[in-house]
Amino acid sequence: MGQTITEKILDEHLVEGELTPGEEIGIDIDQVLTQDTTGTMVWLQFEALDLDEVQTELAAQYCDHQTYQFDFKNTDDHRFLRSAAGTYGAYFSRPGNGICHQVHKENFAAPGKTLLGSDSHTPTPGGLGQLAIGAGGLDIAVAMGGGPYYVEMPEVVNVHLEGELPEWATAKDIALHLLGELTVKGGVGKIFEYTGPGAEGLSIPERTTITNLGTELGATSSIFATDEKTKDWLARQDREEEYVDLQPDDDAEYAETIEVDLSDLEPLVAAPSMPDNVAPVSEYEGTEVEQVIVGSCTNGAYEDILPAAKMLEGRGVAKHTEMIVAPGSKQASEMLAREGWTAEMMAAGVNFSEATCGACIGIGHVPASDSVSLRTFNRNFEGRSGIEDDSVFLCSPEVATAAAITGEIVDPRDLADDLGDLEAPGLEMGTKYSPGMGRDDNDIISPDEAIDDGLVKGPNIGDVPLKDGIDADIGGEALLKMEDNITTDHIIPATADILKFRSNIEKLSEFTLSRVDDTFAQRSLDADGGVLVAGENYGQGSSREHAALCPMFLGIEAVFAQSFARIHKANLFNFGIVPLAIDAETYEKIDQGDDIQIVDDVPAGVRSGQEEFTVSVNGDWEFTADLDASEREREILASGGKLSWVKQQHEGGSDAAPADD
Ligand code: MIC
Ligand code: SF4
Repeated sequence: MGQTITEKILDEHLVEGELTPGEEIGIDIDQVLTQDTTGTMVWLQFEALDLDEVQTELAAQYCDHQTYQFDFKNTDDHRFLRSAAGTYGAYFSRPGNGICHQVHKENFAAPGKTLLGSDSHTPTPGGLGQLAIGAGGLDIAVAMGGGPYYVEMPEVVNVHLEGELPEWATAKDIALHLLGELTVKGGVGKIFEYTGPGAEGLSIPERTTITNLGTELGATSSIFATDEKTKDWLARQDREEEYVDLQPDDDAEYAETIEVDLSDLEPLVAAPSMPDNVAPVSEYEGTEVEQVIVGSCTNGAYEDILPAAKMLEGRGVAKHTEMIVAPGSKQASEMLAREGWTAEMMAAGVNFSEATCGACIGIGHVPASDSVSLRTFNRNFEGRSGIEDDSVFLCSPEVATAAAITGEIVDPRDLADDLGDLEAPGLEMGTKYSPGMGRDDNDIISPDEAIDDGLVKGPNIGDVPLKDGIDADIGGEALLKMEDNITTDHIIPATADILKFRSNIEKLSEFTLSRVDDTFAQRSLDADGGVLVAGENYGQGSSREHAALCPMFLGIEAVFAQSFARIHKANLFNFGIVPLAIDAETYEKIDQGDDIQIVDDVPAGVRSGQEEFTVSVNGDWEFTADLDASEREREILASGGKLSWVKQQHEGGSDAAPADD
């Protein structure tokens, strides 16, 4: 039987298991990436595992999320990360050099290779034929130490694109269309492979916008075949020798095929406050807009910002609106600046941000109260922009710029009709990327150039908490009952005031679930722990393992949810919290405050492969909760988490320990 692109890459990297959907597989990782807000934990865990050198072909540490450094704690984190990269052998991308996904794509992403990253948008270079997966920091640390990465073999879905995008519709609209159709949990347990003439017609920046947004579908990854466009793009980055031809076999079998005719698409928005709340722009036409931001890891390439610049040429930003451009990388900024577009946009009233995540997670450019912000980003979860009850719409650079010009949401096709001289900018590739500008990249420090002088820790950098095994009696008060689609932004918000504590779990845990109930952390401490109850897709969104680490620190022993998001479920195992699935009826019956006790001996059940656990509520009634876990996940859980498990394996001299022992 023929193979899909995904199967071909996985086959070459398989170290354990079989490529049967739903079965756990272990794969060899070629490249890893980490960033500043998850990276501190990655390296602290690398240290705690007594590893002394990066074992993957390449590891890259980016400083991209909190680059304004307005607290010494952030700057200390960056210094620590620089020292860790130097000590252990990773590339270090300086603060301000750009967002990990964009900079990795420019410098290192390679077709056919596997990439694991401690950020949920790691799948971005799938647009270049790389199989890239997001994971929790501890999984990254173990993979960097040479251990395999374990994941449930996903179903491979063929997204077959026909036709061509009409004027004013963009790659962002392809991704938004899929989100509208499939929802934020439509991709869980799946990899999307984009095929067909419509896919072939898309440029690399367009493809990577789509693979980036695959994360919002909950997908494990997204990937495109490689072709002349891939080769040409790599050549522009002076890396043409890394090109590999990757195609699905003619008789490849997909679990499902989704057909999209690109010529049917139109400009779309995702309305507040979920990326799948998708509608045609026209539905919101006339909504006053106070802020517009173009950029981020989704639409931060030169080719994404150029349309905004062209639309603004000779025009201005509306008087009651602010427009900010936040390029995805310094390369994109530099290209815009060298061609005069930066000056053009500045003259139109645009403010420029450094190449950072920043506003995407409420660090700078927080919207005004009771106002609408239109952003070309990938997430609009409530409160993520830095203000509660925010009103953030997601859209393409074209839709965003049209709103900046008029001060209200407008279908760019209508604006073009009104203005008469506004042409659809379309897509124009950059001619000269910075490696071609004949200089060394001074913003990326290679392991050879780095100072290997040991780890430098500031006073805010704490230890990694460890847990020894799980208790026989698991249970306690249902401290919080939550609805569907609770994001990791709800569990551990990322805004500026909180982000500075990412390397200090004791302090960070004070903010746990504060966006749902700000008494939660204190109540957990007072109750000496307990359990959580949630609806579908619990823990969607970011890869941040802090969303499991902090509840563990507060004594949470189990989460009962109707379903879990992939990365978060893995993080719960990694930190010794039991993720148990319940049905809708049970969910309805449980009340916050109930006393919930697992009747069975949990460690024994976990170890013996027990799938159903009996749970008593207030001693009055019982329900059954399911533990869906591989043998390895069960061992990890019973050991109290992955760190303890790897250490035990290490001491016992088992093969499961990272490879550099
Ligand atoms: C996000 O987009 O939510 C983040 C911030 O990039 C996170 C990583 C983090 O929380 O540090 C992600 O996507 O994994
Ligand atoms: Fe950064 Fe936002 Fe992309 Fe996350 S989604 S990596 S915060 S730009």
